[in-house]
Amino acid sequence: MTHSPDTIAAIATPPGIGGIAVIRISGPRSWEVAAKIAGPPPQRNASSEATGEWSLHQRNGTCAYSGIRNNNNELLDEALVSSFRSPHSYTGEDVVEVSCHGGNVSPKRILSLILSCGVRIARPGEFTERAFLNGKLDLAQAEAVAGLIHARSEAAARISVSQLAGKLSESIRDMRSKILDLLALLELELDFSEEDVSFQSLESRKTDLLDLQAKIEHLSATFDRGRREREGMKVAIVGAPNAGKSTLLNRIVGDERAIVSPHPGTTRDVVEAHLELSGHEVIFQDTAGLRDTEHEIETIGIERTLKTLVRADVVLLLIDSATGDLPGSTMLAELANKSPFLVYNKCDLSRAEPQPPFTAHSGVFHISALSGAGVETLLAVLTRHFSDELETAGDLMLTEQRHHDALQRSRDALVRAQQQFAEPTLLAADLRDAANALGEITGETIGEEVLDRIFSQFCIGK
Ligand SMILES: Nc1nc2c(ncn2[C@@H]2O[C@H](COP(=O)(O)OP(=O)(O)OP(=O)(O)O)[C@@H](O)[C@H]2O)c(=O)[nH]1
Ligand SMILES: [Mg+2]
Repeated sequence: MTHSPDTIAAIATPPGIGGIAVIRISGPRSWEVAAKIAGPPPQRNASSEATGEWSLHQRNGTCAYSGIRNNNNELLDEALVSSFRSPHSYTGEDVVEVSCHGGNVSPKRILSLILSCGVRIARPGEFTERAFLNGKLDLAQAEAVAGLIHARSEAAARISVSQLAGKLSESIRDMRSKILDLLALLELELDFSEEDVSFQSLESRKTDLLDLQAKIEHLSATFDRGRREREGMKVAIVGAPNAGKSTLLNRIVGDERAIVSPHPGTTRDVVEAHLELSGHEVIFQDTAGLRDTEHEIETIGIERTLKTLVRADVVLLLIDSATGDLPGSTMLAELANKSPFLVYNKCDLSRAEPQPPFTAHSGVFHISALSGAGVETLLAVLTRHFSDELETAGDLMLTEQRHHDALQRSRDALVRAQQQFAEPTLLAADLRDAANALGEITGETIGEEVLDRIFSQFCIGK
């Protein structure tokens, strides 16, 4: 073990009222501490099952129904105490998990009792950090644990579970070992440089490097989608004032989130509403109506709309089919770049289709935000749009900026390498850089400082 093997503890469940809470203890003294605080459960009646010899930790993986008592033999709670012997535990150390009753008091009292036995409170992410240091998980898998905990949709959870199972790590390790193989051949050549032998033909070396570069680029390209799936897809609802944008947002979330009024220019701030649509986290954004105006506050609102528009993953251009009002011409140019869905609203009043002056769009819909007609169809098409994208991306997906940066550096080094065939020493240095950058993802080549930064982003008790 590379770290100081002290014993740590923390409450692993979120605070608040709940059926149970779990207090986790990890380190060489955890079994000793558990044996000190956990004893036979209280006998409720004569026919209690608690008969015969009671002993904690009879064997690894034992889960014992216990009474938790303090130094004065006062009963604090009844709990299930699960014991895991190193290395067969989450952290790889001796681990004890006390599942007591939840709420604001019991878990804290038991944690205090544990800490009074000379155990230190765990830092955020310290259990997972120990799991990493003891080789139970690699770094990408450890990050997937955090990803899974923070997942806000089924799709995001699926990606994290696949990363936790080691899919991403496997692919990274595979690419890294190919680079190291190439490097080994090259170093052999350098050793024999006087004799002018070659262990790999130039052609095959070129093909291998190109192939690796393509693989890295392919994986990098999944980042945009992976990050969106984790953070939520942004769907901006934009259009001229009074088109019914706020009415549509309210209709979609089934709640009066945004103010609706017959006065054009009602919405000023961007109003966001989160929704899970068939397993995808979607953030609908209602915006200020786009028009040329002198009004100071409305102008700020419109600037915000334009920023939201640029960052959106999907844009719904809402058009009042009764009036046919369109956003101002400069704003239409921005819109054309985003290939929006054209959504004709107020179809209860009119079925006219006033045309925006651009042809690039993702589809045409007729709805009534007021009555709800057509809104289901619109949402179904949006959902299909997201699911199709996810399917083409497959389940190997990048979600961490850190991984993306490392892949970029590895790719850049491979590109440099391809320009250095005449200089074997420089070529070798580039290959080493490319391999090291990949190693940062799984944690094979990484400094302590970076590790601390990564694990400090975890929550307490994980
Ligand atoms: N008949 C009819 N009226 C609608 C429909 N959708 C919205 N409205 C009405 O249109 C008016 C404007 O609706 P809002 O949702 O406030 O429009 P908006 O696009 O958010 O307007 P701004 O925030 O001012 O840009 C309100 O009086 C709504 O009741 C619809 O589908 N049919
Ligand atoms: Mg509005």
